[in-house]
Order: sequence, then C-alpha cells, then structure tokens
Amino acid sequence: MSNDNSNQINKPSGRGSYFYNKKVKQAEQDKIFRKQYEKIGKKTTTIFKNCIIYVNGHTIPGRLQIHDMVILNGGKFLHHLSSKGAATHIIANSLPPKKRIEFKNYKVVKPQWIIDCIKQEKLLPWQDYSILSNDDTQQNLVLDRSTVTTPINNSKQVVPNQQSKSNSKTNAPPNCKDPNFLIDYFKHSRLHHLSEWKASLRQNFIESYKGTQLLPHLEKNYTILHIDFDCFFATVAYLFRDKRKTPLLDFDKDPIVVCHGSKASDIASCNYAARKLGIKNGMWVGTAEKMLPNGIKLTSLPYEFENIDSTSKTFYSILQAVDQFHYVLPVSIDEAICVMNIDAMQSKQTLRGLCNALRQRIKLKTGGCVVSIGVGDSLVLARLALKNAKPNGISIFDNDTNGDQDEVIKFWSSFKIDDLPGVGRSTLKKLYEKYPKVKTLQQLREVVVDMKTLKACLGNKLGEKVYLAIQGEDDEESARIIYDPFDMFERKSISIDVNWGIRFEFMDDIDKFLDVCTAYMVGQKMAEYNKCTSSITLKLMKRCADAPVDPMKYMGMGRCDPFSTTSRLGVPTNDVGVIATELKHMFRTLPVPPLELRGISIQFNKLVDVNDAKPASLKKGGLSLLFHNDEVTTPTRSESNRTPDIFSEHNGDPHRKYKRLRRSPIKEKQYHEETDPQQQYQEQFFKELPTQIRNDLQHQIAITTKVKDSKLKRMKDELQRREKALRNMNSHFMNNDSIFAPIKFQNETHFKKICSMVKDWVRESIKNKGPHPRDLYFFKKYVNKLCDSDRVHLVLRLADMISTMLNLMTDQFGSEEGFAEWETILIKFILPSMTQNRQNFQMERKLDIEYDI
Ligand code: DCP
Ligand code: MG
Ligand code: MG
Repeated sequence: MSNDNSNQINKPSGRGSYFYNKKVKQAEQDKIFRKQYEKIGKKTTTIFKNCIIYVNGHTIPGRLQIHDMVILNGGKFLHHLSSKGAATHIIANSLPPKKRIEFKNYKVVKPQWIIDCIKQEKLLPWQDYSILSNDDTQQNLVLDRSTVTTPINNSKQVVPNQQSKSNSKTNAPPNCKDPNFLIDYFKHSRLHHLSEWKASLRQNFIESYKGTQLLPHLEKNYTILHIDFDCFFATVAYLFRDKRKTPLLDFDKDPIVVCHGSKASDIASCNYAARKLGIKNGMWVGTAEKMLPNGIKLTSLPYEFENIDSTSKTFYSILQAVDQFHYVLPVSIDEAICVMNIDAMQSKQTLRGLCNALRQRIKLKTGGCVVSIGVGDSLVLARLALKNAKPNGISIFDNDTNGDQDEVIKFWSSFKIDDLPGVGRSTLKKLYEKYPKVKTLQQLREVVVDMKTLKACLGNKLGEKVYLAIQGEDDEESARIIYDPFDMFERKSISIDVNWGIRFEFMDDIDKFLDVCTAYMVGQKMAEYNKCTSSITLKLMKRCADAPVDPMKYMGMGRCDPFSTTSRLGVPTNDVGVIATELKHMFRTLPVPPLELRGISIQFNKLVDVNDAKPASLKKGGLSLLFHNDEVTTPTRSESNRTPDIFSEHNGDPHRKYKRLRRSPIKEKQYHEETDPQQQYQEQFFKELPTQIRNDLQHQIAITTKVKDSKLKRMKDELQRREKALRNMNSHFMNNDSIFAPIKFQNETHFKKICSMVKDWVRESIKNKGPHPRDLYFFKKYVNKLCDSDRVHLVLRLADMISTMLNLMTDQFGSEEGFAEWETILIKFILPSMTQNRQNFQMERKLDIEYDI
C-alpha cells in the first residue's frame, strides 16, 4: 500500500512515463520469476539484497544469464539506466573511453564478480573486479609518490591473486564506531608504523649521543655516507614469507610487491624485478597488474612489521658500532646518514673498503637484506650518489673541480631535475617554464649563472637551496641535521592521521571517536614523552562534491577537500577532558557534515615538558581518561530510555547537515523572577553551598558588581576588548564563539526564555533517566561561555533555579535516576564552573595569541 503511494508521488509524466511504466512492469515480472523458481525448488539467496544491477554492452555470461543470477540471488535488475545513480553496480566486459568518463562514479565491475559472489555465497569486494582504474576515477594517493599512468590493456585477464586476497583488509570490514578501531587501524597502517619508528629512532639518538660534542658549524670537515636498504619492505616480506605458499619464488626474477591485498591498495614496496616492468612504490596494485607482460604474475606479500622492526634494529646497531662515525643520524626505518670526520678516513679506496665491509655485515646479520651506499662531502651529494648506487651498489662522488671533470659531468648528467631533494612538481614546472630545454642537472648547472636568477624564479629560500645543491652544497636548513641534530630530533609535536575506514553518520559517534583519539594521544603518547600541549590542530578531509561516495580504494578517502583549524589553549595542558571538549568544539566550527567525513588528523603542537609547565593547568595524580569520566562523553543509552531529546533533531536524519544548536520544540514560557514562588529557597541555597565555593562566589560577584558600577571603566574595557577581539578573530575566535557575541542557547539569547526552557527540560528529565548527553553537552558549553564572559551571576541564577526545583521535587522523584543525575550536574559541574576563574584563563589565551602574532 505504502509502495503504491510512493509510486504515485514519484510517477513521471510524458516521455518519462513510458520508461517508468516499463520499469514497474519489469520489476513485477522479476518478482514472479523468482517466486516461480522458488516453487520448483531452485536455490535462491539474498546475496545481492541491496544491489541494483545494470548490464552494459556485450558480456560473458550474457545479459539474460546475469539477469537470472541477480534475481535469484535477491538483487534488482535494471533494464534501462534511465536516471543517474539508479544502479548500484554496472556489469561490463570492457568500456570505451566515453563510457569510462560517463560511468566514472559508478562501481563498474566484470561479470566474474557476479559468478564469484554466487560461488562463495557472499558479496565480495567489488574493487577487486573493477574495470575503471585510478586513472579514471582520479583517486588521490595518500602518498606523495608519483604514479605512472599507462594505457590500460583490457585484453589481458588479471587473475586475482590468492595470497593477496587472504591478506586483504577487505575481508574484515572496519567499523570506525568500534572503540578498538583506532588501535586496529594503527596495527595495519604502514604510515603510522613509519612515523612511530621514526620518532623512536630520533628519541634513541638523543639518548645515546647525549654529551657528544657538536660538530663545528662552519668547518665542513666531514664525509657523509647515506645508507639505505634496497626495496626494504619487499625484501623483508620475501625473506620471512610463508614458503609453503610460494616455494619457487625468485626474488631476482619474479615481480613482488608488499601491499594490503586488494587491487585498490597501494604498493608500499616492490622489488627491482617489478621495477624493471615499470612498477613503482606507491602505485596501486591494480595499475601494477596491468603492466605485467602476458604470462607473468605479480606476487603480493603481506607486511612483516615486526620483522621490519628487528631488521632495522640490527642495521642501526651495526652502524653505531663503527668508531669512525661521529654520528649515525636516523632518517627512517631503512635509512641512515653517517657523518665521518674527514681525517678519520681519506682515500676513496679506504672509503670503498668500509662500505663493502658494512654491506657484507648487514647482509649477513639481517639474513639477506641488501643496502646501497652513497658517499659525498655534503648531504646532497651523498643522497644523489645513493641514487646512483641503487640497487645493490656503492657510489662515491667527489665534486672537486680539480679532479676528473668528465666524471663530474657524467655524474650530474645522470640525474633529472626532480632527482634533487626538495624539488617537487610545482618547482619543476617553474624551472621548465624558465628553462624549457633543460632536462638534466648538468644542463641546469650550465644555464644557471648565479643564485639571483634562481631566487627570482623560485623564491629566496628555494632558489638558494637549489642553487647550492647544484654546486654540491647544502643550504643552512638541510645542514641543521649535522650541526644541531638534538634540536632537530626533539619531539615538537604529537599527531595521528586516520585516512582510512572513516565512515560516520552522526555527530555522536564522531564525538566518541574524538574521545578515543584524545585518550590515545594524551594517555599514551603525551604521557610517554612526559609532555603537555598548548596548541591543537584538527584537520578534516571532506569528500569532494563530485567524488564518488565509495572511492576505488576500499574504505579509502577518495578525492577530498581539506579543512583545518588550530586552537591555542594558552595554558599547556594534558587534561583529556579539556582537550577532547576543545576538539569536539573545533570539529563543529568546520563545515564538514558527518556523512562527508573521510579523514581526521589531530596534532598537538607547542609541546612543553610537564615539569616546565604551570602546575595549575595539569592533571595531578595521573591522567584521567575520558572513557571513565562522564563529564563530557556521551554515554550510550537505549532509545527507549531517553527523555525527549530537545536538541537532537538531526539525529534521525544522517543526510541533514549538522546544526550546532536548534530551536527547542518545547513551548516557551516566561520566567517571572519576582513572582516565582520558589524565591524563598534562594537564600537558603546560597547558605548551603560549601564554604569554599560560597566564598569564591561572593568574591566573584563582588568584583563583577564593582566593575559594573563604573560605567566609564566598563566602556573603556569593552572598547579594548573589542579591539583585541577583532585582531584575534581570525586566528582564534570562530565567528559566533567570540566571547563578545551574545551567548546563544538553543538559538535563544534572552536569558529569561532560556531559563524557562531549561526549567521545562530539567522537570521532564528528572522524572526519567536524566538529561540526554548531547543536550547536556550543549548546556555545559553554554554555562562555560557565561562564566567566560563575565556573566557568572547568570550561572548562579540557573544553579539556584535547578537547586530549587530539586528541592521541590525531592519527595516525588527523589529516587529517580534523573534526579540523582541533576544533583551531580549541579554539584560537580555548575557550581564549580562559577569559581574556576575562567576569565583569567581567557586572558592568558589572548596574551598567548598576541605573542604568536
Ligand atoms: N614506505 C612506505 N610508504 C612511504 C614511504 C616508505 O610504505 N610513503 C616504506 C616501504 C619501503 C620503506 O618504507 O620499503 C623504505 O622506503 P624507501 O623509500 O627506502 O623504499 P624502498 O626501500 O622500498 O626502495 P628503495 O630501494 O628505492 O630504497
Ligand atoms: Mg630503501
Ligand atoms: Mg629509505
């Protein structure tokens, strides 16, 4: 019946009605068809329950066969692709270029997907059967590595790799709402591992070289050995592979990649046999498979994080045992820069001897991992030499112009311009515009006459860097790692970056996720380094308006627009509650609706040692984790237990854009203070406050009243504040959140109306299970804002009102859960909030910001 109604409403007229009628008729026929088959005992399933399938062009098996397979397995079959978005999947053998563009936002899969789903009796990841490559969908790579685009060879059948499948993340669909999601994500994320390893290598450096003499800044009296493993992850994965699965694998001949498995996952590392075929680190598996010559198979191996870690430890311990090295500077898990005093080792021959010995020892001790070594008398030369040395080699370069000039020219001619460290796509473009014919670094050395020209082309800093680099010298910034490694390696920020698996519907869940992130970052990371933070940056990735909802990479980010905001706390803190609340607030200032969120990164900057920070801002007696602290979190409660949600209308509709506060549906009542019969309780309430709170409160009220007495002073203060507010608006205050704006609650600014609304809310929720957490969250924000903006007396009135209500309702509802909850809110939150002297806190925030500017 309801179906008929909706049909009625959506029924098109005119030409469209012909297709519409046809579609309805065909859907009815499909239903009958399925029933008939069920009657004769043919097996039916619901594998394709939520799928609407359209077949494009000639397919094997044919269109009719696919139709039957879809219908019998619970799917809908679309005979015409009449309107955009009607189909969930398009089945095709191949697509001409025009269709590739037309279908770029669809899940276009090979017919084999249908067959395999039925065979395995489950809906398999469509990405493994996708026809469109990342070139078609323009998927953003998380990596900053370039991908090679190659013509797509449709004639070649790509055999889904068995090993890669068992290793695929896609077999275990992630749930970002699960409290364990973050830790699980970190366990699998190679980028997370890489950054953790790097941080710990740096920390180890600081500890083990404590007291070592710094190298004199201006005397370039050293030689650099830049040492890096060849295809590190791939080698370790090969050495530690399950040999029963791939007994005949040949590392030197067979193309091997390390990845998470599905076609749409990135290749973290590939061996040199794969590189010969054009496959590169950072490329998608699907793209790599298309580069294989006929008959050659790509082997994907899983990550061996633990073995990578132990191999790296062996590598570093071998290097640290070399006496001639003044420093072993960690670059990454597979790469180190060794600084050697020039007098320690002079001739090329002795250098080569040392390099050979090192390579042999590392290979032996790691069970077969190979490093290459580049040697030069600057960082840039050693790095370029390393490029020459790879794979499995040594390159020692002396840029001395008195030496062999042919060798110098040969060396520089072997590099492209973007082989220079720091030269990315945009710099390359600028250089090409200025010097269109220049291809190699040698050519660039010939055309660039002075630093001034390059500065004009690339800007001062980069111009200087590139100019010095082509002379074989390091710029000041790069050389800091040699002269001031301790400062460079000191932990200055703590961050997490979640760029996979983020699919939320409601703010509630995002709040919980932010709680988990904060607990991890504060409870584990900041505690580990004994730090606290005074500045937080939140960066969100929002799906681009024209990007597909499901990107090619399973649960990946797809194309996104970044949004970020920074909040300076003024006072360093390690309080989970404060930080989580700030993050939730920051989230709400960014225009990213929950459904469009694809990635979250959080960074704590301006870290200070806990011992150096002001004690008042720090949590004593350990860190309180928000999970266990019901101050700000939003505990789950079943729908039926809830009192009416007065602030959460958006909750029912995930597609609606999130609104911070919405007008309450409750009928507004006037608050008549003078005639209120509960007035008599006010004095008593004040008397009954704990002495400390009462004294503080009286003091506060006395101050504010005094200030208010002098109109002139007030105007002067206000003027000053406004000036400051204007200056700081962009860097700190977010529009409505300015403490000078009228304070809104439920879109209402009139205090008496707000009181009336709160009164109704308290009355209703006392009788039940207490206030809804989200409502409470906004109420707390409102109270805090009142305190922050010199309106403590209003908070007192609210407190007074709630206390009076509690008194009046004790007899009737004293044993209710809601009653107890409101008592706790009053005693643990509202009353203390008035005496926290948050005005001073705000003043510090402002001062801090001015300093920053
Ligand atoms: N890595 C990664 N993602 C990145 C960078 C690195 O997964 N964005 C991992 C995989 C690499 C390892 O770190 O194996 C070392 O990085 P390298 O850049 O040194 O790459 P490889 O060692 O794989 O190859 P090469 O022989 O070019 O050094
Ligand atoms: Mg390497
Ligand atoms: Mg490396």
